[in-house]
Amino acid sequence: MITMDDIVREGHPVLRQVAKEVTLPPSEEDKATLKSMMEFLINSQDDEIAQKYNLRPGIGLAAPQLGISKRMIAIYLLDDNDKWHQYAWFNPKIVSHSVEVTYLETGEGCLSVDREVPGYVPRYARIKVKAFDLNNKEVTVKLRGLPAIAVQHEIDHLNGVMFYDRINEEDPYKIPEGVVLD
Ligand code: SB7
Ligand code: NI
Repeated sequence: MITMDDIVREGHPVLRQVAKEVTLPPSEEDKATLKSMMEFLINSQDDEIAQKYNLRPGIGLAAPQLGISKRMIAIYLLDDNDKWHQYAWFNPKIVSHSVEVTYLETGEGCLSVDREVPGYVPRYARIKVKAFDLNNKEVTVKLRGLPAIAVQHEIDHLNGVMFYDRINEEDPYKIPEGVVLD
């Protein structure tokens, strides 16, 4: 199983690389990696397991965070409407997005960043994503709110971008241009 020891931290060059597309259909190895990423997220949100293995809770994970420079992400989170969003995706791509921008009032954190970085991270308020799932089926999903923010955070990892790159340097808590709070 994946633990915090497997997660690379800022400073590791893989976090700044543009990850490679996964060749489809995915190999058994790539599928196993993506499944173990999802298992990590589920474990990290289980109080007992998280305590036992010292896991920081996570709602998303990208393969580069394991030192694997391939376009794979996992998302596991409960939204404001108590709906679970569980996605294990190869080659995710934002095919369209809102003009409107949003941000988390609590800012963002990252399992690869062992410090708090204050400030608002501007994100598209709504996105439409295309990806391939574990069955090599193409899926198209429209998201808003936390799931949309989490997917953008993970796709950023595939492009070598860290959440703090998007924080306004002069004024971290300046409300970004184009914000609609919902
Ligand atoms: C806050 C946290 C995350 C996404 C968006 C807002 C995910 C944190 C875990 N990760 O480091 C995943 O890359
Ligand atoms: Ni992260």
